Amino acid sequence: MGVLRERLYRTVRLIRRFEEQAIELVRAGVVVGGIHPCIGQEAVAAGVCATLSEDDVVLSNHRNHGHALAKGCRPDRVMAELAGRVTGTAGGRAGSLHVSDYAAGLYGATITVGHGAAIATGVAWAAAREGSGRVVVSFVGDGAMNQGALLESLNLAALWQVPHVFVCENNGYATTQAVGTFMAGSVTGRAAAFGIPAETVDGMDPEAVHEAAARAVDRARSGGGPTLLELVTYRFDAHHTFEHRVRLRYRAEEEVARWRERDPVALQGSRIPPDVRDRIDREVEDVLAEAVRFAQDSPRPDPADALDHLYATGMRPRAGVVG
Ligand SMILES: Cc1ncc(C[n+]2csc(CCOP(=O)(O)OP(=O)(O)O)c2C)c(N)n1
Repeated sequence: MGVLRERLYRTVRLIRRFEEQAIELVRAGVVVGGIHPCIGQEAVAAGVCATLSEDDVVLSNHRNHGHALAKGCRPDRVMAELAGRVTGTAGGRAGSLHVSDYAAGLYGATITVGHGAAIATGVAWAAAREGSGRVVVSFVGDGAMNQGALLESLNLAALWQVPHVFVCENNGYATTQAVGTFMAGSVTGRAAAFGIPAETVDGMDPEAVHEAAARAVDRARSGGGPTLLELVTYRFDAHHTFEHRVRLRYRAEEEVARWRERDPVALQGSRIPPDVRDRIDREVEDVLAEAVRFAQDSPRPDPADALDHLYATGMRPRAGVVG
């Protein structure tokens, strides 16, 4: 337990500090286009991904940095990707919204909400056919639970009994809309309609997340089919860093303050000895200082290569069609 406790703390702390640094780089103009921070939701990525092996696959969404780091992507390469540098996980072409790293089992971040789950069902179908024992996890928000592709994906995953764990990070909001204003029924009710087992779990507690995810992953790996986990969580920060400029007011300050009292980084930190926590904090700071340096010092891609990797198997648009 001690090792897991420390590992979960290291991951939530890494995600928190990574995003704080990334926000600084947005302010400094190094990361262009802004980011969707997952600050407050770190327990979800850390708890779920700690149950996965390197071979398992994750599909993410617009709030993907935590998933990427927890799945084992190198922090320096993810930071370089955000900064649009050639050393990034996708050579600087993808930016924050599409972080992917096949070697680490992150098969992409799809920003059309809900679509990552559809891709995940396909990957899980392939895994089942190959008998690889691979488990696939898709992370979606509560807003995505209303997307047609998500419902189709639940249907097919249940029909085919594929090893797909659906993780819904229910942070109570889709951009500025509260969940009660756009969702009929419930998150777990959607799973029940397709005969998929579902659980609602405290998504602010890395260990509670880990326990529930371990059950779901074991079921998937042993041929028991899909599970849906509703992890109740909260984002402390803005939907997107544009909000830092426009100061949208759709949440009461008291509400944000109440959730901040349940900070997953502080909670997990309280479970390990202070000297161990301090050591991990120092290690994380070193990793991040290096990541920021790496990102800033790396070159930008050559615009002449812009179309490379855009088309499959070397296909190119006909001359005159593009550019
Ligand atoms: C199909 C689709 N509709 C709308 C959008 C615009 N959009 C981007 S993020 C977002 C909020 C999604 O909310 P949720 O799924 O709950 O995730 P959260 O942002 O809360 O993590 C929306 C509506 C989109 N990307 N895709």
